[in-house]
Amino acid sequence: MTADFVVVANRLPVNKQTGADGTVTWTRAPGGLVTALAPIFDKQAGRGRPGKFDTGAWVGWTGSADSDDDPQVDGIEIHPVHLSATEINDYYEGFSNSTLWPLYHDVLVKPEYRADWWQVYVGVNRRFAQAASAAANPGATVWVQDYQLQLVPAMLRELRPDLKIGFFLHIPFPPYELFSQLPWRREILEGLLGADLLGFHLPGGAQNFLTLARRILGANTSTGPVGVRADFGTVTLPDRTVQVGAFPISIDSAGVAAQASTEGVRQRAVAIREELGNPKTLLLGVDRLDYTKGIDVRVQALERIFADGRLDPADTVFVQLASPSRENVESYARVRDVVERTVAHVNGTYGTVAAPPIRYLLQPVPRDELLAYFVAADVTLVTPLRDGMNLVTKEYLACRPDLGGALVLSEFTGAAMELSESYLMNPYDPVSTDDAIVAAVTDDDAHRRRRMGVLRDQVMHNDVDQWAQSFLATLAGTKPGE
Ligand code: ADQ
Repeated sequence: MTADFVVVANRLPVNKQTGADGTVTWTRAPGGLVTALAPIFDKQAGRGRPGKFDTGAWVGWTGSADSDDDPQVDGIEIHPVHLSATEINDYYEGFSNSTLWPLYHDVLVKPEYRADWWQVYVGVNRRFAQAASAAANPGATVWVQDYQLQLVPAMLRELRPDLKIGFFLHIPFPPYELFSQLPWRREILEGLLGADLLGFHLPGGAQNFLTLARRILGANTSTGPVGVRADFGTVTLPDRTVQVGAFPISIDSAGVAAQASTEGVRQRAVAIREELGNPKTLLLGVDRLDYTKGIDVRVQALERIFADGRLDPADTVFVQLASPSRENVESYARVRDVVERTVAHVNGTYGTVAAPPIRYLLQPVPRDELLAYFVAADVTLVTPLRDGMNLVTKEYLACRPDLGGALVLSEFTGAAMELSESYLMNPYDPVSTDDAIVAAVTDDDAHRRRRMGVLRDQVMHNDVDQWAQSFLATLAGTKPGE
């Protein structure tokens, strides 16, 4: 089977469940990307919009090393790419998450540059490109996603010059001074330039790419002189142009708001506060346990705030919902250690046995439960040291039609650009961090509600469907062979 529209992403939008008797069933994973693209896969809903297609397929990895997995779910044609245990180690945990992830997140931990990982990254990207090529109808549109697959656009163009190829990066794109560390910087840039349209969350990421293309590829490429020109959102190659732009991602705002307003979720929100002893102030953090997310920053801030007597630990509860992530990567084990030691220290110092001020969960939380926490929280703390966008922020705002609550938001998230009415803070500055948290808790209600009103409008008026449609409309406007 082949399709008019093909998404290529590291992971397939499926979850595997193995029953007690060993039978395997697959369900559609409730992820942001699949929600965003669902209307495009759904022929009826997609009809009449820019970027409408008759058939859709998804190319990706199943998430395990089992090579006989053959996932099937309703509504999406699935093309699995199988990875061996070595490939998972070298391509995924290695080059993607121990080289590119830290390099693109301001070198918060030292990236490891290993030629053996790079070779496997190249090989796996080639297999994704081959799978995409096999899945695509003549003249199809292929949308490649994220840092794990940056070589796919050029590899795919070589196999299938008839395709229209888009690429979107979900994490920050670093400036020249950082990106240039990468021994394979030229290859990555050339890989990306196989696309017709390159999308970043923010104009700054797009600008960084244009600067890099000019400075690193301006003179020539590994295949010979090309005279790359890069300005005004376009890279001009000898035979065609590549558009480069900012497309800030969002969430299914109306869907999240509707789910959060159901009776079950609202009642659960009340019950959560009761279970926590009806504290005067309920603070919330929701993240993958990742060193970029600044979970340590907020826990350390609370420790200072309690020590300084600015908030009372007897009537404040902070709930941190963390989901385990990339547990085989050493830097993740390190940040987990720091967070867990600080949580224990704060609870040991400022709590009672019956009422510790910090409640910490290291488990993914079901969706309804997560939204109930958003409904219950007085303040949500989003304090990353670096984050491409941060969807937790937008989910929280969508859950609060009551305009209750307040948002503390790091300036180093993509979301900060659109959400400047939040309590912005610099996670590298303890004074700024503590002040933002205390102000978000203690400001008067009218002030907090006014700010929440502006923030929530932003999210409700800019949803993920618009994100996908604007990317695909821009891609459709790029002329083939231009
Ligand atoms: P992530 O780094 O994964 O995404 P984010 O955008 O915040 O970060 O999305 C996380 C998602 O996981 C949210 O939908 C959130 O609700 C959910 N989640 C987090 N912790 C959870 C828990 N404990 N239980 C259940 N669910 C939990 C990357 C980039 C981001 C960018 C997105 C989309 O790093 O910057 O916003 O892609 O482009």
